[in-house]
Amino acid sequence: MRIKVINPNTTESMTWKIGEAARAAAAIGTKIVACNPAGGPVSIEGHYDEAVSVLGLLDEVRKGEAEAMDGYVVACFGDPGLLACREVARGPVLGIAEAAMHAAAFVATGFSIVTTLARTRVIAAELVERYGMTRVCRAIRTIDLPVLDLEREGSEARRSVLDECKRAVAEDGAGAIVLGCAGMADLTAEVQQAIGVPVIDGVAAAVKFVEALVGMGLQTSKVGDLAWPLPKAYTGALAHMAVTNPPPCPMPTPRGRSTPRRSASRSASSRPAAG
Ligand code: 5HY
Repeated sequence: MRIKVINPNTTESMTWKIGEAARAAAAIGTKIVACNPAGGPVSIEGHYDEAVSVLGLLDEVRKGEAEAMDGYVVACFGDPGLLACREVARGPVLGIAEAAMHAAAFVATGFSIVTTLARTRVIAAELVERYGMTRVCRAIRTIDLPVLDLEREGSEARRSVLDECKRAVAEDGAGAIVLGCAGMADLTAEVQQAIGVPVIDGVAAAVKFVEALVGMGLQTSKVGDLAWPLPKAYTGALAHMAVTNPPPCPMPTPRGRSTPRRSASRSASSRPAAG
């Protein structure tokens, strides 16, 4: 199985870190291709950064289709352009915020998010609502440091993340922590060790969920709003973004269900004898 993990910002040291976290989580036999677009913001810290980053992100997904990738991870906590990516992908596409929140909700009845700048809190709050997590998300906390401080040797960022996670457990009653930036992926084990509750890195969670979905033989639905974009011309510098001939996308047979279930007699024969 081949999973393309896309860092929508253009900071290669962060892409490398994201790739390492993805490979550490991936099952044997899963090949991780970590990349970032050639052009775009060096970090994503607001709506404008997100909007501009989506073009490069979509380009990487479309290249992934030509490279026959089985699935994708959008490795930015704002899950920028997630639905647009799903429109141009056959395989499953997961955002790290979506994946991390669902993983947290599987292991705790309440979690807190620790993210970077206060101005990105509203983006996380919208995702909490969109993913139906308002009842489970206890708080969205920020360390008020720029994203790229997580890349800078000697910066306060790592310490601030740890302290904020400790406060979240003490003050929010959070039973789990969601790390609110792909650039925090390498802090997961250290923070979990220090605070004693599950700490979820969305990169790892998204890789595992994509593996599970592909393993079940599931692909992105091509009926309705996630169907291929309608073929039309795009003009000017964006002419290359036009989706001209979407490939046919027959639904695969669900894995493990290739042969129609045999009659009850089989299940009767395989069911252990009562009493
Ligand atoms: C991220 N920005 O995961 C988000 C984090 C944030 O460049 N990678 C970024 O603060 O929104």
